[in-house]
Amino acid sequence: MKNKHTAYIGIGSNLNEPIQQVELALIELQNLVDTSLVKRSTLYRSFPLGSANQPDYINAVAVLNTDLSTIELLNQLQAIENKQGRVRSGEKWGPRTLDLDILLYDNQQIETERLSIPHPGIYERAFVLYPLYECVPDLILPNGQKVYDLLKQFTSTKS
Ligand code: ROI
Repeated sequence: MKNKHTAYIGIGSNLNEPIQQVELALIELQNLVDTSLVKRSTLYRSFPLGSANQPDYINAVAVLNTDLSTIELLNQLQAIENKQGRVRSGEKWGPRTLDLDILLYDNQQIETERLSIPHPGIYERAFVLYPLYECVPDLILPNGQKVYDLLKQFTSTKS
């Protein structure tokens, strides 16, 4: 029997019909070898983080059950990005047709040249935390933080 892992994938696009880009990416994720799509969020429109001089993003999160290792999964995600016309311009926080990030992989914490898991943006990006919360409301990150608690930074209440 194979080793099944749970991977959370962040999906983002702000070029060339972003909604279709994200929906197509979800189909590609569904078709990945040795992998099943367990859950997907709805689509979220968000203001660009980074250069403000770019279109709004469409963001979503997918939950995968996979036999792929982190590196195998990363290679597969980059192949999907490339297939959907991703051009690596060198501009760090510029627009992109498709961005697929491994947000979480089981409860693992990984720091290598190619991979930082959990994804470093997970703690403070509304466009990641809201769709994550939609998929798994009681999700706890490897450092013990609850996604629900992290979401509170985006809301305020009158006292
Ligand atoms: N901004 C938003 N809103 N959504 C993204 O997915 C996204 N991805 C990026 C940068 C350029 C940091 N900004 C983003 O890579």
